[in-house]
Amino acid sequence: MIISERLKTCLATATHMVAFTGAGISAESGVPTFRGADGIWNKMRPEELASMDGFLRNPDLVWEWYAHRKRIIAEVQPNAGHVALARMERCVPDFIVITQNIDNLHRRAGSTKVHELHGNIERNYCIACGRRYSNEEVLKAVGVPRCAACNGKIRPDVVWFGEMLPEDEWEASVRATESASLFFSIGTSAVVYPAASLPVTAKARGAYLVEINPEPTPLTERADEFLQGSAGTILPLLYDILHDARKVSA
Ligand code: BV8
Ligand code: ZN
Repeated sequence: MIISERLKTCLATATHMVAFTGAGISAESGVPTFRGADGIWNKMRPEELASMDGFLRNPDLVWEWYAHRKRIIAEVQPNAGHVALARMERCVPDFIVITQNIDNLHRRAGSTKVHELHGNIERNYCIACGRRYSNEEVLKAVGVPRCAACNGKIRPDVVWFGEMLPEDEWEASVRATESASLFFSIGTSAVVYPAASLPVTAKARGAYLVEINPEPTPLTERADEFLQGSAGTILPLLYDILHDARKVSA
């Protein structure tokens, strides 16, 4: 893997960094991606499963899909890619993770500055009264879990297609993106908006844009550097360069 001198310098000196991640960083943990070879969307249309219309039209099917994903995510562990990012946070003054993932693996790996743009599958709430529920409570139900207070349908606390992103998470992510001097786009097909606009904004504001992915994406031609390969292999390499360079100067 060739790492450019420019990237080595950024790793050694940048004070503001962002790691923008998608499903690909969790693939090596065993969480299926959406659009890859075994992607979820190959079998079902996203709008049917990840939208309020879909949920209201077929709540049992949508809930069964989320219960299935909840059970997978409850069994998986963060991988070397997540751990490398958590370690980078401890070496860099301002290191922010902005994730589209709902699997909570960045926090479980030790990252503390994490913005979840699309929610978190470990949280649920009643669509009628907003009361919150844990996975433990909702996974006991057969079919669509109902609210203990008002009997309303309970849904996962994730952002569905056509829904706004959580405002505070989005605002904080834009601020971090605008002040980043090094911006990584990791394991994302970069097709879901407004999240996919962040790497473009970073580059427009002068950040050095580095993409990490086994295959090219619509972002690749705009990136300053494309590191082709898996996050679990490349991120630990980048951490070693960053850590060694800063250990010397520290
Ligand atoms: C909104 C949560 C409007 C639920 C998700 C037409 C044009 C442009 C935009 C639109 C359009 N029509 C509609 C829109 C808007 C829409 C959108 O962008 N649609 C796209 C698909 C066309 N966006 C929305 O609806 C958003 N809301 O816009 O609101 C609005 C505006 C004003 C007022 C009110 C409303 C909401 C989007 C959020 C949807 N929720 N998920 C759930 O997860 O169940 S999206 C879903 O896709 C996931 O969150 C996922 O994170 C996201 C992006 O996917 P990726 O993470 O990139 O994953 P993917 O599988 O695609 O790619 C994986 C990559 O990893 C691949 O490149 C692969 O090569 C790579 N990889 C594989 N292995 C590895 C690896 N990389 C590294 N290492 C490895 N080992
Ligand atoms: Zn309720």
